[in-house]
Amino acid sequence: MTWDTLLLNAELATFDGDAPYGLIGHGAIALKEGLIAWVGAQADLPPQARAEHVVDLEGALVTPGLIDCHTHLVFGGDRAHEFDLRLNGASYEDIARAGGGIASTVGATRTASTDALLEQSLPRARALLADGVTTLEIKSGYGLELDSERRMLEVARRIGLSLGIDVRTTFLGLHALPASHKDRRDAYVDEVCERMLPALAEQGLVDAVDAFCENIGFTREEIRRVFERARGLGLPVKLHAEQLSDQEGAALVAEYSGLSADHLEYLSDAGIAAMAGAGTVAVLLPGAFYALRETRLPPIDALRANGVPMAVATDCNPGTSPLLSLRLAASMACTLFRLTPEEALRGVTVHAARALNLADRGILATGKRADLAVWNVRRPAELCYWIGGSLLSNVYVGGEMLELG
Ligand code: DI6
Ligand code: FE
Repeated sequence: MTWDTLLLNAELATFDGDAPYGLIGHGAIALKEGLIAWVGAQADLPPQARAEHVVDLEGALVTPGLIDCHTHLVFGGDRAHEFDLRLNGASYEDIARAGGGIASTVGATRTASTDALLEQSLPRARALLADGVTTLEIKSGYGLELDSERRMLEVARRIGLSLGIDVRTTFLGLHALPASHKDRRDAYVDEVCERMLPALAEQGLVDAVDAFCENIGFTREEIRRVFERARGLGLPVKLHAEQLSDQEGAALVAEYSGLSADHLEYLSDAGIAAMAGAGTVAVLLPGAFYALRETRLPPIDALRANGVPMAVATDCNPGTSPLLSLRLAASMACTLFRLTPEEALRGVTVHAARALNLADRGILATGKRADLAVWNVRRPAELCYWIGGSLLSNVYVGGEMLELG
């Protein structure tokens, strides 16, 4: 047999199986035609094994390429001034009700040209890639009318093509009520369900459908309508749930066999039970918890006790989580939420893959996509332990090494 690439002398954190981190010391991993062709202890390599490229990693750590399963990184402008306002005592809800918050980013996104949006957003995706991210979810939700939502999703796809990573796009039409529909909520929900979602799905721009279930967002009844429409179109759903208050959103998304419920600081026991029953992933977003100086913790012990898989993501957005490192999100999940480093790293690999409905990645195993991150450290816990810095040595996406320009 001849492989394309064979990496030798690696510490492999496979996240496959029950061993801590799925660790294989002194391991080898072979790539062929975009997939992992062999993985195991180097001593067990078949004697007839050959490869076009053989690389000695000298004991470096290899993990699956990291997966950021929740971002809003395509947007115009920034909201640094709101950071000031919040530090002076204004709450996120106060700012939103005064016409700032999401509405201000909607203005800046609508007026930016498509090229300008790409130019502003690309460096953010590049920063995530520089920290090991090879699969990235990007949501719409700052356009709130068909053409601008479309441009956001197109820019998201262009980011993937331009960087050579896999971008998954989520339609978040029910993110905020646009000013044009003040006092006409139902008309906006109609527009989302009857016009925007079908048109964008038809164009192949929608991998999943999300909504913001909150006092300052949308009600369960409104969200149910868009979930019904998504179901009719065969699209999976997920939800921003219980971020600022308990709206019983987790139970709603679980009822639709949702991929994930995200945030969850105010999640109830009933919500946890519903998620456990439906196999819905809990996506933890410690960047938003940190930036909002939230004090209420998501119910980590209860999620763990009920076997709900926990993913960790950046929530990269201009308001509540201007966070450009998934590794830092994992570190915060340990320090702020008390995940173990192994849980946090499973949260940015195998469980994040599940949150995106991607069965072909997230672990190092034969037959999975050859998406790998090679690090300048030797032990997996170091990825959560070092705060900042650049620890990435190389990434492979679909078996090809990427330039980390
Ligand atoms: N929850 C969040 O944390 C982001 N969206 C959401 O529904 C915040 C988006 C923003 O403030 O721009
Ligand atoms: Fe979000």
